[in-house]
Amino acid sequence: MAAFTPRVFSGIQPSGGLTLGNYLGAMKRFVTMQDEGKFETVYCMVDLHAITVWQDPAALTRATRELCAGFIAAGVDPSKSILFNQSQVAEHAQLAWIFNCVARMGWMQRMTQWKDKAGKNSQNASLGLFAYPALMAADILVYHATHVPVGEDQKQHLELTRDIAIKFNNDFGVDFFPETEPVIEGAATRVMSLRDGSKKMSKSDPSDMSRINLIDDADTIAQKIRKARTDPDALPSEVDGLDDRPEARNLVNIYAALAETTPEAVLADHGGSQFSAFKPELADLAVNKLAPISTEMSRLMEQPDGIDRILGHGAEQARALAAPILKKTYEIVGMVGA
Ligand code: AQP
Repeated sequence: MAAFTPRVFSGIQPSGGLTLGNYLGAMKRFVTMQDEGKFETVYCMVDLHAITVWQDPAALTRATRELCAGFIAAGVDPSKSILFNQSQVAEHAQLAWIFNCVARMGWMQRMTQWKDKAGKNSQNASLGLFAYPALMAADILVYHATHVPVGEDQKQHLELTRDIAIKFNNDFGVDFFPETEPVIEGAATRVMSLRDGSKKMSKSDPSDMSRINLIDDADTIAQKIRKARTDPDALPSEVDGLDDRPEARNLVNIYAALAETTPEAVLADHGGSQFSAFKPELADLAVNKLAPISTEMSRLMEQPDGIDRILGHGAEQARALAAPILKKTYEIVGMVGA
């Protein structure tokens, strides 16, 4: 197996405002991996992914800038990490086409995100939504990324990325693309909706009460947590007691992730508490952790030119890494002029 530079790639779609799920499941780890200094870190606003479902153009522009502000406010430092939006680095789409020709229809049809998002009306879904995982594989492999921090929901797409890398290497008899490792760690790798403990918290859920947005103010956060669906029982003292209590488990996991501790430790402190006592403590913790991020996001959003400059510089840095890898891919495939 070839030796690859330890390099992290991950992305978030500008398909709405950032949620607590995106923050705890992905962004918090982006910052840790950047600060550990063991990896080169490349982070992307995946706008090409966002348009696989309809996006109003003005809303997409705003959401991309707001997402960039969110990255920076959460601690991603453009002088340490490469930060850019996907559409500005054409190599992503170019490699995705090659991968469209490597991946098999059956692989794509098995993807649960495709089944969930296309639903019963799959004939009317965009071709881009179906091909989404091949573009995601290209996002990762165009940097030869070795590690990808993501939430639990992206595990299947990461497995497909490895399948594409392995098939490409086998088909062409090379050892060119790495078998990228997912990094899915922490107490909140799958933050659930505040209204339904069986559904993940999502930017595009029609109910705003189902999620905490990073730009929510303190009163809104407290109100959403107060109204979060729960059961009538007190919190258990052991995690086993959360079995079959998805809403209770979700709030305990959120508390643990925000407090940077474990669900076991949260229950050691709060076991026996009623939700009427636990929810205000969770709300205070959430406000304390999220208010500085939301304040900084608002400040950065007052200077959209500054955000655009950061994205422009990041795209240049990203292109410098991606272009030679794409060129070599074209050579391997046999394209004249590569
Ligand atoms: N609820 C979640 N819990 C933990 N991690 C989550 N992530 C998303 N939701 C949760 C992680 O955030 C990263 C970026 O996700 P994305 O924006 O690319 O797409 P998504 O997973 O489809 O997120 P959303 O919020 O549900 O977006 P929409 O509604 O547009 O589809 C990923 O690492 C993801 O795992």
